Amino acid sequence: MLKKIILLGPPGSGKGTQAKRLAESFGYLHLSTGDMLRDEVKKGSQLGQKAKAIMEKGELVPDTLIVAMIKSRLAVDNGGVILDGFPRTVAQAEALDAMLTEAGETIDRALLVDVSDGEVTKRLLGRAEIEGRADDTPNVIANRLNVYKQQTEPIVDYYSKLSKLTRINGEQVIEQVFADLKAVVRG
Ligand code: B4P
Repeated sequence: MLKKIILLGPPGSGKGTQAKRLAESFGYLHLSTGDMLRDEVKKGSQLGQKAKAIMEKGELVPDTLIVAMIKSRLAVDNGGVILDGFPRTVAQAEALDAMLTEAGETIDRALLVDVSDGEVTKRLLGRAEIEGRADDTPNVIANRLNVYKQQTEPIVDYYSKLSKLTRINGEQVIEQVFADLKAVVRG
């Protein structure tokens, strides 16, 4: 069974949807930097106040803030963990490697949920109608896709070079994407 898992993919690819299910199914910890940041914004903490405007524009919150935030939650032990939305830059991936190496651990697999630009845009606009998230407007969605390509896609290469990358077809019904991901995590 694989234990240290990263879910990668563009905004709206279904990382959050699938990470929650995988964590429940395997009894793993689910760490979503997006959820953590939205919590900080809701609490009005210092971090939340800094993150709010950045998230509303669809930009990335600075690496130093993200790494400090995740470090305090990533209790590194032998248990399984699903990382959802982190890392999102090569600097974050390197910081994660350093944190795990210090604890004698390593990432087992990065799972890329592959979905086209057209499909993610359609999904996020659909979510906007249901949840009304401030960053699900057409302009911000376009910017988030752009930011993904510029800043996050390079980590696909990073894990591919380490032979740790598996691509999953994210344009299937939720149950089928889940089944494909579970099969990989089972090892
Ligand atoms: P996140 O919260 O990570 O949000 P996301 O990428 O938009 O969503 P996700 O891919 O999880 O999609 P979901 O399952 O909800 O990030 C938000 C913001 O926080 C970022 O833009 C950034 O500003 C900041 N941030 C977070 N982490 C950061 C980091 N590490 N560094 C810097 N900044 C960071 O699915 C979307 C929709 O599709 C849902 O409505 C769902 O129901 C639907 N869906 C899912 N799977 C489907 C399927 N198979 N078929 C049809 N619909 C599906």
